[in-house]
Amino acid sequence: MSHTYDFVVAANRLPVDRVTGEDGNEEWRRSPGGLVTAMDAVMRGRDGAWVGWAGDPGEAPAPFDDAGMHLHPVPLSEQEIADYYEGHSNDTLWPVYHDVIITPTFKRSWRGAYRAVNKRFAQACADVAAEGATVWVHDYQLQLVPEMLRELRPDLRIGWFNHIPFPAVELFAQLPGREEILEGLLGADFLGFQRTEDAGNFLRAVRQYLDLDVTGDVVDLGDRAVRATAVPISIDTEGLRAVLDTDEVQARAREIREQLGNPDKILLGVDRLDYTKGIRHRLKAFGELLADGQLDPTKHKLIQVATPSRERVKAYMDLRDQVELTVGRINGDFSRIGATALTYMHQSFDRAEMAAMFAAADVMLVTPLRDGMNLVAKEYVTCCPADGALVLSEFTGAATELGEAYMCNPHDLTGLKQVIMKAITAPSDDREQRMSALRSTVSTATVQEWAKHYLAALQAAPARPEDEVGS
Ligand code: ADQ
Repeated sequence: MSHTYDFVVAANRLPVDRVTGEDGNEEWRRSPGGLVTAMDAVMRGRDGAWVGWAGDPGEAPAPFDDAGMHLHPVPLSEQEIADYYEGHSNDTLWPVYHDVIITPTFKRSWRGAYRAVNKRFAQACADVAAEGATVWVHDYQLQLVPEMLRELRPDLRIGWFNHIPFPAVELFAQLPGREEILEGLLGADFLGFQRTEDAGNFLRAVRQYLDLDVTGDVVDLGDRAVRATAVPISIDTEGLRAVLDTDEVQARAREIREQLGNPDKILLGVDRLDYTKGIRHRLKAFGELLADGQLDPTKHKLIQVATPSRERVKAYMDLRDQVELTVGRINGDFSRIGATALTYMHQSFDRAEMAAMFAAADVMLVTPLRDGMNLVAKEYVTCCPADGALVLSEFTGAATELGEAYMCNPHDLTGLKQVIMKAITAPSDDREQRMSALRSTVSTATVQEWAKHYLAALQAAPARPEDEVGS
């Protein structure tokens, strides 16, 4: 029998990308995300495996060891990428879970593919997990895995974490197959959410559609119980600070200011190009502030980084067109030769360049219409000047913890403009006081603490009756 593992992570993607090295050979490079860093801390000293898609269609590469863990690729065909990933995950579940900002697409064939891929993930977890192992399943792409896995392997301790919001029952109600999703999740022992409100929405849906008893945050299934509660994710504060504190990044931050002509204020937006992030609302507010004369294009510069994302999904293509049209209009109206009002970049950057941008920015604009957490807000707090100002949407998970930010409702354009002006014009001691409070929150609640806290809650989740009898 092949080797099995005591700790297994299952996520849509493996934590590595296949790249072509300088010598022309293909190699695996660790992806930079926070989840990978968090798992580093928990994988250390454990016998750990990661189950996920390797990123290319067709046959999966053979399992291999890399980045200090066993990597177990799950194959996805071209059709499954279209139906399970781009379709059901990103064009049905994503909009429903983000307040139906755009109209979700419901397709029966997508649901079939979602079920089939979830089954494959469950089987892969069952194959690599040792007797009594802990399996941590991630996110909305894999909501059926907990139940499917429990059926295959009742001996496992199973957790699931939702990186995105869980919608209000009135919106969740629209989802064809809503009972199947709830039952899928209840296969876990413990369910983690970004906010107490998200866990509450899930528990209300369980009560309403499965007619189960819920006491506090525990669902009673008769033969066992499932706990659903908030465990807010964070960032690798220390790792990011180490990048920030290099001479190169400090020099680069100064260079960015110079390249923009040493303006009075640099405003910054950093998001995946996603309709949930409120990029259009933010640009409209900036454009109006320039038109009103409240901002001066020679003194106030906006950098907007929009990371390419889900480029084969129609809603994302449309958003890109709208954003780029607005950027063009603003620059057409307000730029001068050698002085662009708005610098727009549809590109990915390494962590050093991101840290330098955060360090150069006086005001960070985080204005999503809905966001599970928003790590960019926490990254800015970690890297910004001592009197940096964070404008933060109430509709982010981060708003729960980062109450000292300049809070905004991005749907209220007049209000959003006022909050941006408040952040720009506030006395420096007001900005410093707020930022120092924000920093102390972000420096203690790190992604490593999040993972530890999650796993402790998973182990402590209500035991199965036979465990109690046996012990
Ligand atoms: P995302 O929607 O991707 O994550 P976010 O939390 O902001 O949103 O994380 C994005 C990450 O990508 C940040 O670490 C950011 O620095 C990085 N990034 C963004 N643009 C980049 C660029 N151009 N180049 C390089 N890096 C870039 C989902 C949920 C969130 C939740 C996270 C974690 O939607 O709500 O906070 O998962 O749970």
